[in-house]
Amino acid sequence: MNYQPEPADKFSFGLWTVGWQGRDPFGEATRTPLEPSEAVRRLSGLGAWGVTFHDDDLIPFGATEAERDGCIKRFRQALDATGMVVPMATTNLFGHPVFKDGGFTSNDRGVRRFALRKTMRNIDLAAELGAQTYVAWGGREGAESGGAKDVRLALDRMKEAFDFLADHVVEQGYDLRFAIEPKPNEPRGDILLPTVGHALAFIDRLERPELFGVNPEVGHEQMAGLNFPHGIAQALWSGKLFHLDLNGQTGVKYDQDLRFGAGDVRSAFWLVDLLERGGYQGPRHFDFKPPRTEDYDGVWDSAAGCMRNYLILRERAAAFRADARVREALHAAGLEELAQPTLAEGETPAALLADRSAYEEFDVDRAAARGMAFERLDQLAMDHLLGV
Ligand code: 3MF
Ligand code: MG
Ligand code: MG
Repeated sequence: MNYQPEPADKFSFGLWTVGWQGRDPFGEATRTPLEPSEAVRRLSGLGAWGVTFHDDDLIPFGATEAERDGCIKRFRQALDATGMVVPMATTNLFGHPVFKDGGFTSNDRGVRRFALRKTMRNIDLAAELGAQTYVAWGGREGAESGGAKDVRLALDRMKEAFDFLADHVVEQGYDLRFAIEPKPNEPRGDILLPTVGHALAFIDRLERPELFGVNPEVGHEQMAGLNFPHGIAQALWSGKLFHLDLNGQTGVKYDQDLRFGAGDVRSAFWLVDLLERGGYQGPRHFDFKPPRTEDYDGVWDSAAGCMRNYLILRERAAAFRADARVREALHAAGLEELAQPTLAEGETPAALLADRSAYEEFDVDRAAARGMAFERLDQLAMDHLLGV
């Protein structure tokens, strides 16, 4: 296998990923700016299929109409020349100081109205460029202290914003759905909708829940110590995995945004296994930061590494599933039995109560003594993951 990405693999990258100049809370930029059209050309050359953007990645905040048109034109030319698509777009409601207390949930009503207008404007551009997913990451929606934010009111305002934006999309007839991206903290001390579970519960309270799903990010869930494939499985189970952000993270610490496959490689293996078997058809989108130690050669190596690691893991997961020993281990571990409903079809509470084998005669000691054989199964996965 040469692990050469193809457009059919649906690999996409945010402009802000390869375009990150390496500015962090402790140091200045280590790289020069990257023209969006150049990013499109280079990513296409590496075998990527799509590119995504925040409004401000493409059009600098405060640009004039003429400057804006020029930015969009250059971007379109690069898309046309390479055949790259724009599957997703999003709004930057976190960079400018005006959003220091949030966009949709700022205590300042004027800022909230400005945030809605900024988002509507970029939704229109996203639809024009053919995007089908509009991501919303509320990085500044949160607080550092308890009295600063009435969270219940802030959730009212968040709902108000999303209901309004969904109306806009429907009125305009756009073929666009929203994907909410959870994150527990950073840049705010605590961010609203911190995990996939919080976001899924929030979506149920919206007026048009069918237009909303989630955009989970590997590192964001892992920053909260959570199992990412479990979150993805629940999103798939709920029909809400509209998009996702792939990257790497090593445990509960600051948001590392390592290239995909770096960080928790076992979790990455199970994630790819799940995505490939679970019916997810959407983009394999990378939201990572090439470390600031790298020059542009390192940036492209890092981007290529994201795709290469995905393809390696895809191959390893497929080999795991195809292995006869694995099938036998899965059987021994009771996986087929989990697929079987606990109750017989139409079985009523009275019928279960009448089934003496379920309780009175159930051999508790035997069931308690049974080994689940998970270790053998997991070691087979390790062998495949490690290429043994
Ligand atoms: C921050 C993020 C964000 C979002 C982006 C897209 C800047 O940790 O992950 O990247 O992914 O805003 O919605
Ligand atoms: Mg992130
Ligand atoms: Mg992200």
